[in-house]
Amino acid sequence: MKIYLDGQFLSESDAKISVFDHGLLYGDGVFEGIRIYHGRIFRLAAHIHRLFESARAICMEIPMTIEEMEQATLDTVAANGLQDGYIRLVVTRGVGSLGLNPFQCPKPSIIIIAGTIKLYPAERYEKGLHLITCATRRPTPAALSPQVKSLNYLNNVMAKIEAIQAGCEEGIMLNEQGYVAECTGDNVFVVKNGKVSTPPVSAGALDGITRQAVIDLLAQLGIPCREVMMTRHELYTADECFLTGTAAEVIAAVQLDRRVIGTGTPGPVTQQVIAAFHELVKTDGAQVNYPGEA
Ligand code: PXG
Repeated sequence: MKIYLDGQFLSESDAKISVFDHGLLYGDGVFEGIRIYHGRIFRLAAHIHRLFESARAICMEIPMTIEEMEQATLDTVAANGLQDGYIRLVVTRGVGSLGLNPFQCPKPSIIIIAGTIKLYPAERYEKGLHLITCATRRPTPAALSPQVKSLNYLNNVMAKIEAIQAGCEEGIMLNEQGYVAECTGDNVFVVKNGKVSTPPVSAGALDGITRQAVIDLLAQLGIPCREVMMTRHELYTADECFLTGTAAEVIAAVQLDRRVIGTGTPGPVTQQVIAAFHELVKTDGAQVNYPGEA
């Protein structure tokens, strides 16, 4: 594997960062997870845009333009000859002192890893996930905006631990008011009487790129979709429930807190969305130019 680190391609064992990097010391930095399908990087521009917005929000200037970042991402995928896979883009605050002050870190480090990811077992894509409601709440936006994809994912990790220890693969996270926000690394949708709904980003959800792709697909399919505040009641009484995320893609959820959602199997609308998503990723995405290709 060739890893991009600050303008160079390095082997896995050579790609290292300092123990004084504030990305490590404080979780001070931002990231993106992006998928490659059939030699195309899905929604590359949207991911890079979100990365730069996350950086802006934490007062970090990425030492590269948006165009250069897109090109470096395409080059990393090409250098690894990956037709299908997962890209992790990381920008750390960089090396500094042992104090919190980010302004004493002269230069952020840029890391691009092109590999693979498997979030849930294959069987779950056929049968659907079992969820719990996590006691760990999403932080209030007044503490940290959920739109910042920061290197500090401990809130999500704590919720993931709860889900796994309860024997589930994923968990629903509520906001401080008790409204459904999202899952630990996915957005959530419900289907009721042929209509789809999802919590607004103002409920504390990340403005997910897969979420937006699914909202657009639903519009094309003529299936109504609204963004509404919801509690667990809407999930317990839904006909169907599914999750979206770059790593997760689109996946049904068939139980919440050991209660069966709908029929307990992936429903027709969910299956339609999954099929439409798999079609979309075949053509939608920035084409990678692999070495040796014209
Ligand atoms: N919510 C949160 C909190 C996320 O971190 C999503 C929703 C889905 O957004 P996209 O834009 O990907 O559709 C994410 C993205 C993992 C993992 O291993 C998840 C993400 C990133 C990296 C790893 O579960 N999440």
